[in-house]
Amino acid sequence: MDSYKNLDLSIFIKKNKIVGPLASISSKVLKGERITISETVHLYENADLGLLSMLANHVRDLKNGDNVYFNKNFHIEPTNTCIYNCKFCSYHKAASDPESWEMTLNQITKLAENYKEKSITEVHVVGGVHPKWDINYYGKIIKSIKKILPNVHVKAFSAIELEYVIKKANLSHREGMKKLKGYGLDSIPGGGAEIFDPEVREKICSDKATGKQWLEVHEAAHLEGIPSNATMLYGHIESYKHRAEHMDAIRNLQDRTGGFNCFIPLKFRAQHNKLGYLGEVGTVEDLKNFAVSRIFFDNINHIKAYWPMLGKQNTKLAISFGVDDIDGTIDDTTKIYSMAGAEDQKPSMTVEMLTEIIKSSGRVPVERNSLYNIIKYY
Ligand code: V47
Ligand code: SF4
Repeated sequence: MDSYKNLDLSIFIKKNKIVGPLASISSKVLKGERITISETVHLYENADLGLLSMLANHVRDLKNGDNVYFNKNFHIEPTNTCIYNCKFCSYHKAASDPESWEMTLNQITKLAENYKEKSITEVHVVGGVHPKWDINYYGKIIKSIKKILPNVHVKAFSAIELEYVIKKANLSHREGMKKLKGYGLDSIPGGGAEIFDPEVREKICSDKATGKQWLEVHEAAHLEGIPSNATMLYGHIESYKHRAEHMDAIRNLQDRTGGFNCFIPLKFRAQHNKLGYLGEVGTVEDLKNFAVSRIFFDNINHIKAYWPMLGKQNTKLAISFGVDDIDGTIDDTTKIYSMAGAEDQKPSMTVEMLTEIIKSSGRVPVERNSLYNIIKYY
């Protein structure tokens, strides 16, 4: 892996007879220049995995060296009741459904108590959009967690949940974000972005917040000093152009605010949802997508492969395609992906397992906090 990584890229390009647009795009990447939407589509359509891996590694080496980050985290999914009906979602239930759940503040407190002695640094809170909950209940969820785990970073609520409760409270996005920050919100996760293109959205998640609203919520958060993550749901009905345009909107917002910590491509998983007939894309497409996103984002430092979504084996491979973060210990606290057919039906990894995956791909495991400050090298 090391010698491959350190090969002189311009020699690689010459030796492999890479010519035409691929040669000029490669040379832009090597010079640290930004690639355009059409160049991104060209990479998706024409570059092979060897070239993509080389270019993505070049970018990741400059940004992160050999570090691959993980954290000690757990999730709270306060409800799977949702007023929306996204066609790719295997998780949501109507309030009347016997399989729906909603947690009381007492239950949330009890859950947090299980992690008092576990040196966890982050809790990720995300769920459905419950018709009866409002911004104050969201605030109380954050407060209940912080009361038990005062030093833990609370990364909570997708822009879809936030858009709903902020609008319900008749607040502007910035007022809503300020209010939640007052309750102790530290950052917001990247969920709900899917693909921003309105026509794709109309077909896969017509009733929830638009791409424009997703971007407005994140911009408001950044302006209030709340960092966030960005995601992209790929491998369903979208085209490469839709992916490139989606990433472009995120890159443009990042130019204005600098508030995104990482970009997370999420692979569509096909079990138990209305888009299941589409099936799933293969590993080559996953690796290609990680590499292209690493090459594309000159202004976002970290690319995350979320292992419960991708599976452990493919997460290991993704590290050679630009990925420098594999998320965390999770402790079997999320159902979103197991319900959609992911390999790990009870997602949980010890620090030893996470560091082994990273070491076996030739990189250096680094425990991070939610803002990518280094806690420990392994
Ligand atoms: O918005 C739902 C996705 C997201 C499926 O910020 C699906 O660190 C694939 O955003 N197949 C929620 N994807 C999860 C999320 C997330 C996950 C991990 C880390 C972070 C972070 C954020 O999950 C949804 C949607 O895009 N999703 N169903 C499915 N069948
Ligand atoms: Fe609701 Fe989120 Fe599922 Fe869409 S993806 S139905 S918003 S829980």
